[in-house]
Amino acid sequence: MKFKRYTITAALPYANGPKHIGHLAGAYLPADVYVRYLRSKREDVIYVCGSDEHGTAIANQAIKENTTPQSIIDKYHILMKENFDKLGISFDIYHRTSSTLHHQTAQDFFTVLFNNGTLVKETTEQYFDERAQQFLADRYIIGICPNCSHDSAYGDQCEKCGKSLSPTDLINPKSTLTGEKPVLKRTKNWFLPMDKLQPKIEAYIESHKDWKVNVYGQCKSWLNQGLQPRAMTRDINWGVKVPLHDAEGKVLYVWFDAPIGYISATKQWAIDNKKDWEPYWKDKETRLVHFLAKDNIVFHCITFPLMLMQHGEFILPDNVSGNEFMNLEGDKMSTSRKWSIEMHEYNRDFPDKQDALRYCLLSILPETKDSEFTWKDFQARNNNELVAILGNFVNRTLVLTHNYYKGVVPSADTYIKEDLHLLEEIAKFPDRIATSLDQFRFREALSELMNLARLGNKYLADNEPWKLIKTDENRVLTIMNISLQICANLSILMEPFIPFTAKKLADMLNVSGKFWNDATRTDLLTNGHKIREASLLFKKIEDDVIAIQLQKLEVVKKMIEASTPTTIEPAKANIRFDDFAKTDIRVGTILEAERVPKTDKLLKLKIDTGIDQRTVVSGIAAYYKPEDIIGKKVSILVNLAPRNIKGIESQGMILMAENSKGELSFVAPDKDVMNDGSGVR
Ligand code: B3M
Ligand code: ZN
Repeated sequence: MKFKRYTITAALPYANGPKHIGHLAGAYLPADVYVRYLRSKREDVIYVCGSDEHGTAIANQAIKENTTPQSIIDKYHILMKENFDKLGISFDIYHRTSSTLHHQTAQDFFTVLFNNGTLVKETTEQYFDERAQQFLADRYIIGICPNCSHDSAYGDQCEKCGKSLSPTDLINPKSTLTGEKPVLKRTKNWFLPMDKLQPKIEAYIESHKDWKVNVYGQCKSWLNQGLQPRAMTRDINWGVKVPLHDAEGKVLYVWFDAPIGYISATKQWAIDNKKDWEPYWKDKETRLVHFLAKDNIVFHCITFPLMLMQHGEFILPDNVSGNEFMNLEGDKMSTSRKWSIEMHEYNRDFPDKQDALRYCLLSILPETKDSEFTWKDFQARNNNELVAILGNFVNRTLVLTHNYYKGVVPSADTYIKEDLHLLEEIAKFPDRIATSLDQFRFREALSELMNLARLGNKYLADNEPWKLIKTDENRVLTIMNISLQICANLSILMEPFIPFTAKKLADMLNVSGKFWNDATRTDLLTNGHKIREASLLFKKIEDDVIAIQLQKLEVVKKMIEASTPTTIEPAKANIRFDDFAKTDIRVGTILEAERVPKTDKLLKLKIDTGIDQRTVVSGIAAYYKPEDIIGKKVSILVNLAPRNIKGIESQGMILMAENSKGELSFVAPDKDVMNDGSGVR
């Protein structure tokens, strides 16, 4: 089917941190290639994206960074926007879901589903953190995944196996706000009855057997398990307010409002460009395509289409290009573990090599299975492919043209059989690459592009114009003309993949305003056309540059190994100063120490607290020998009620620092404070 226009989306990244090159490869880069290709085909296309600024992911990050959700989204929205831009990701709009326009659009959407009876109000028991006085939705709660036993699955999804979850599915749930074990409490929410709607979505998925196997396969397995009703509202305060009078303190579920973000982004784009947004979402002749990574497939193939169907006015996604994950040097990429290459880090370290990254990522795109980025492979692809094949062919052609003809395109003399065959071959490339792109086979498309450069390289190597110039000048005219035409075609066909280089090459060739189908021609550069000065398209990446990157990862690896794999305990709930002031901690000196008989762990200590001398039993025997600690300064909680431990009355508690392996160390002043009764405050 031929479409009248295209609406292309890439998953709205959470504005809760920087995004890494795995994210880039998962959604933004392939979508960008597809969009640039469509533009080159002169299709009517918009590429919409923006920051996803709601949900507990944002609120959690604010807690981590000890700031407000608003300052988190402001910071990361700008960081992401800037770095996408530097990498040539050519969104028509990069919007944000915190905008008023988005809030209105999402509320209107909700209201339609409410009014037409789609959404069902239900009171259910939800986990509640009594200390934080807060319901624990989505990422406010972690626990063991019932599907894969991962020990820190979120309340909405397990990041390890990708299964979408409800908080009540988690084994041993824990609040991420306080670390507390939650209790169940009744609350009302509005549900999308996905169970009842299953037949509708089943018919839709069945009509899309053309989707990528990994996408279609995931959908089928969801449907086989049977869909469950899912709450579309949350009892939290960060998000789009539920537009109902009896929903005080509730917001829309982030996965309800986020995909509507594609629509609000389109609206904003239309306002900015004086266009009509509606055809892009309502005309059946528009092709809506979502690009995303595998953990977002279910929301784009099942939840969002259901929402769109129930709303009634919108077209449905015609295709969902879901990619698998890209690993880094043998391990899963992860921003929180620092095992990643963040976009802004790459841009900082390689300010003039954006196309090298695009090229490398596209050649290893995780289209059907997980793939792996390694720095050595990155270097090899740059040096052995971009420099040695594409760059070399173009450079030889342009330099020879300058040397032999002062930069003027020579007219071909006579084509021999080999030339005619080559010209025929060249003309096939645009369609060949297009066929791969139309099926979202980006790796294949890119390798076809390189085949064109290889063809050119081979043509030069076989014909050796640098030798022939001495014996057969006429023949060289033809060889150079054909080689130049190949360069011109390459500059058009490479644009979706490596746009910065395409621009550079077009500038050197002194051509502009050419489109995809022009590359079927083999006479783009007319006789007598003057090209500009030649410079290298790509530069080699040296070993020491790669070594620096590998070293950085080595450091991270050591850090990861040193810390236990378990998650760090989140901060406890705030207390008032009065609460803290109740504790009486003094600096004391150990006067005597001995093992408590028949125990491994305990030492009996006599401490001079400055107030008095007292006995304390402490579980430090595994870390300190009695004879080594006489005279040591310690901090001691003196107003802890006495406890009987192994028949000894312990009058206080020694404060110890404990690392993630459970090893203990005294918490003591770093200056030799006298134990004159002075306290710790
Ligand atoms: N923000 C999840 C993610 O970044 C989510 C995507 C929304 S797309 C509408 O993986
Ligand atoms: Zn899991």
